Amino acid sequence: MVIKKYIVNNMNEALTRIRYELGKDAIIISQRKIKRPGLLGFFQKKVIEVTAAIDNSNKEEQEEKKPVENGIDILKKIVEKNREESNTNEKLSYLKDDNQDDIYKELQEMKSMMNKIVSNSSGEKEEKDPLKIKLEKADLSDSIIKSLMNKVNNMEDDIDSIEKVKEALKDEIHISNSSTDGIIVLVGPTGVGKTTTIAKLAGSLALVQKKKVGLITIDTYRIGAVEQLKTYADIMNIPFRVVFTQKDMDEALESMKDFDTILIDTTGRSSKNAMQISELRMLIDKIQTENIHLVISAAIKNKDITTIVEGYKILGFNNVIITKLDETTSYGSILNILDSAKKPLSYVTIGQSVPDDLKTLSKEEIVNLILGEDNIC
Ligand SMILES: Nc1nc2c(ncn2[C@@H]2O[C@H](COP(=O)(O)OP(=O)(O)OP(=O)(O)O)[C@@H](O)[C@H]2O)c(=O)[nH]1
Ligand SMILES: [Mg+2]
Repeated sequence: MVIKKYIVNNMNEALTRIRYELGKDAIIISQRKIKRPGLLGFFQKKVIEVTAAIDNSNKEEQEEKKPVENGIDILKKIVEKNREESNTNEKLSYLKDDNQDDIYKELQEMKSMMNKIVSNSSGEKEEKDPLKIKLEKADLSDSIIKSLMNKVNNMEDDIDSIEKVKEALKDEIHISNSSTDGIIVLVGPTGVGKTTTIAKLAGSLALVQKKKVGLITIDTYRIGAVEQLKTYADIMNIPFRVVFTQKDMDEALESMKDFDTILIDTTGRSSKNAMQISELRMLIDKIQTENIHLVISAAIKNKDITTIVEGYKILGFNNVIITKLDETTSYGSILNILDSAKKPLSYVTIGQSVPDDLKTLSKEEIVNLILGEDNIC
């Protein structure tokens, strides 16, 4: 740190010299009106003594230090230097000088800034509850963390805190017990994995459990969406129908009425587009089923969950499928989604392989994932 004094006639001259000699990052520490030094100066007009400083300490050292420490160090040095050079009364008098308002203001701002830095840095040092840190690491939403911590704090003291949080988490997780018999409809935003999940379900039911399965796709919206599911249907040798209108739907359902399971795929709609969702509603409204699953990706941002859940509510989904668990390393989104949807979890998917990457999870497994005691891969 370099601290330099300038005797100048006006502030313009001071700023020009400071910038030239110390550079643009230099700061003005003080200024005061004085008589020019020396005997002659006593008879002349007052001049200004400006003290400026630049922190040019070793760059590497600066990088190693936290910005907060740098700020505090600079402040300390400035205070020490000022203490050496002039007494407090003198400083107050120059600060109150009419011409010095700006400088005074600047110093006040600097002081309040430094206070903020100091109070922040002491805040950081406050010890955080390790349990809370664990929950934050899982990317659980703030409101869920708050409610979990409240529950934990109100529990009997004779159990371990990690066991308490496990209990509290389990209370929040609901697993679906929906059957795979009858009609199953998948709805949800574009690209979340609806068609792949339908193929996984079809594969597991038809090929592994040897059930009689039919596939229907509602494609009022996207050309080409049909091909993907048709390919799976062909490979698995499963009857497949495309539905555009209510009449098509009635016919398709009639043709599959003695099947164990009918899986209905829908094309992704933006949850913000109420029109597109209403169109879909007309086609699935008349289907008698308790098995409408909202499909959401685990990689979703917290703030988008509500928009999607609200957007799809009119379709009356009663289960949630969470996909792409293999694409995330923190599993708090499972609980964030379930909490927002207020519906139980039926399946999760953990990769692109059909049908292997479709799973059901128990409450314990989800808790272990959220707390980082287990992972998907
Ligand atoms: N990593 C990973 N990828 C997945 C998973 N499920 C689906 N995908 C991939 O996600 C992409 C989109 O999957 P689709 O099944 O076409 O998604 P969709 O919801 O039917 O999309 P739309 O029909 O456009 O609404 C594909 O590349 C899938 O292979 C999963 O569990 N993990
Ligand atoms: Mg699809």
